[in-house]
Amino acid sequence: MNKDQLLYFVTGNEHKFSEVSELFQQKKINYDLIQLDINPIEIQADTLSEVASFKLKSIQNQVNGSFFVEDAGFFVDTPLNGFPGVYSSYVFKTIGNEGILRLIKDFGTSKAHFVSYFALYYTPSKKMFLFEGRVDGKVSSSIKGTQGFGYDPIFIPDENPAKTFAELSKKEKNEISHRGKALDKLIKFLKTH
Ligand code: ITT
Repeated sequence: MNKDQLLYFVTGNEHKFSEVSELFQQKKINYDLIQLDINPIEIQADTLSEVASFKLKSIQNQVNGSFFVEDAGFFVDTPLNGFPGVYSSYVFKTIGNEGILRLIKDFGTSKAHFVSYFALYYTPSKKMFLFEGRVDGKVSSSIKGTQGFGYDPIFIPDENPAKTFAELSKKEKNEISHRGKALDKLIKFLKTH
């Protein structure tokens, strides 16, 4: 692998970019990661992998070099049967964490997970590759913590059941998160291709 190759992460979300760059630095990967805030097309589909793949293809002609996008979602399995899932962004903007807590307040237990899909367009092989990560846990009974973003203050991961994602440092979240796990796979790919 050549040193100082450029790799673009197309996202408008600064928090995502900062989590991803932290992991890139930690794993000592020989790429310069650059944030590109252009607007890919986000389709409404049933799965995040379809959304991520379409997002990638919609901007393929606009980026000169290898690049990736990510699509993530928050799924409340019990009692909301996976809602908000592919609607995570819209639901966060409309009812937010308070709204989710209100929806589930009469249920004693909850189960939830995050999923992340990275879609990479890799110029040496001119192909697209997908990497998935998932973290399981539950919904907190109240909003806790100030770090992270989105649904982090109401998600308690099974791997660290005393804290919400928003009470963890970026490094601690990356070690167990959906994004951290998917990114590990992407980084392994880059190191071996
Ligand atoms: P892009 O520009 O990369 O598309 P986005 O903010 O639109 O950024 P997504 O569509 O992938 O991101 O994510 C949908 C929503 O899910 C996002 O707006 C957050 O509210 C939530 N979300 C995603 N990852 C999260 C995480 O790690 N922690 C908490 N909430 C998260």
